Amino acid sequence: MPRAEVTAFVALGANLGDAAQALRDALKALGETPGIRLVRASSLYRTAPVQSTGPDYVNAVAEVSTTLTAPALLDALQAIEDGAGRQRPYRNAPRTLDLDLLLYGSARIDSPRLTVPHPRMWARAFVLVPLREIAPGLVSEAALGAVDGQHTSMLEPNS
Ligand code: A4P
Ligand code: MG
Repeated sequence: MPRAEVTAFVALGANLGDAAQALRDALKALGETPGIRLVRASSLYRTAPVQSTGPDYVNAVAEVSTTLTAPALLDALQAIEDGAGRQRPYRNAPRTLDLDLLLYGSARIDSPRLTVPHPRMWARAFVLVPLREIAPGLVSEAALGAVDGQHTSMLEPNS
């Protein structure tokens, strides 16, 4: 029997090289991955680094529908990161592409390689602003208010 589809949300971020193009390419790669259907993508946002250094980031959030398990979805996200030349010199280092799994259905996962919901998502405007754009029911006005001071501006509207 085929596995049921699960709705998941993926955060995309980059701040090295042509970050906007890296995100466009990653969205395309997501939609072309077997077992993943791209449902919608937010606009691209320019955001100031949070607990990180280097140039401004470009961030976005995508809703996908997937038949993959959560660990298999993480494998797919990491394969797309690797394909974009991602290196991991140290935690929160500037990066060509970062794909984080924010939500996987209503699952709560706490394994050594995967924590879902993403433990830092509610502290980050660069996640909450694009997430609210595509899933307004998930992010309240109060949640947005809590990350008010973090600079986030629209770079390229979703077409
Ligand atoms: N991992 C555990 N849970 C998850 C999950 N839900 N999604 C593990 C993805 N990965 C998860 O990730 C390290 C390990 O986390 C993975 O091997 C996986 O097994 P990583 O991507 O290699 O390293 P990282 O990106 O340095 O760590 P992490 O935890 O993704 O960093 P953060 O906390 O997400 O912060 N500022 C702006 N403006 N925009 C940004 O996008 N990003 C960061 C990264 C900091 N500041 C930023 C931005
Ligand atoms: Mg990451």
